[in-house]
Amino acid sequence: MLSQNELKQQVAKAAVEYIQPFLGSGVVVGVGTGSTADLFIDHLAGFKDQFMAAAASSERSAQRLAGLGIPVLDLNEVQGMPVYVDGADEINARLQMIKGGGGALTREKIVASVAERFICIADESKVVERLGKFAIPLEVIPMAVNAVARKMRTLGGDPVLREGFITDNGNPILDVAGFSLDDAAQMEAIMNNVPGVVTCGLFAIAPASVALIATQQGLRTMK
Ligand code: ABF
Repeated sequence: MLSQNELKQQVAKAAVEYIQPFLGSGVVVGVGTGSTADLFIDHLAGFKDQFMAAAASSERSAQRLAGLGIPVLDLNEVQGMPVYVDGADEINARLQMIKGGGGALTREKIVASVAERFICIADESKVVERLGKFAIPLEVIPMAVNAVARKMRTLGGDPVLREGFITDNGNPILDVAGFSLDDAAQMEAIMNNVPGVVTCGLFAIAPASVALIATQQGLRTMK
């Protein structure tokens, strides 16, 4: 039986193979955040002569990329990217995700929005029938924490302030548990509309384009 880390290794390697046809001399690769994304970065470094640079969704990933000799561009310098590769905390059959367990959700959503394709990489423990068992992270403007928390309670959620954590953008995170989502896109729209919410960790309105899932039986591709 493969460990979770071995499964993550497997899918990280598969992701580098998957994006190879999209690489080229002027290409910028969008790179996500998290332990699976870290392993992807490590494998990507072996192919750094095949693309121009990366755009990263966190300071952490930017540092790892730069440390491996991959140039990192500010997103304002990037016109577009063929692929964005990132992990997820949960993903359903429609390729809708909950992300932000690592706290990088805002930059993840921004970088993903500039890419033509979102390639989700995960081990099979992340695949769910319904999103919501994993608490939905909300990046919130500091003065709005209590107002947003009250609003989440009226929606039936159970918000908890993530202790001792501030995002790369200088904001706190509320983790909202208690939902089992039939319509994740609708909930994302509702959460996006609450004043003070910077970003909601539901990636349902714009789901992944493809998911590469490492399982004990081998690699599974979900489209
Ligand atoms: C990021 O890293 C997230 O949005 C998610 O929170 C996390 C995935 O976790 P890991 O790859 O560490 O299992 O992609």
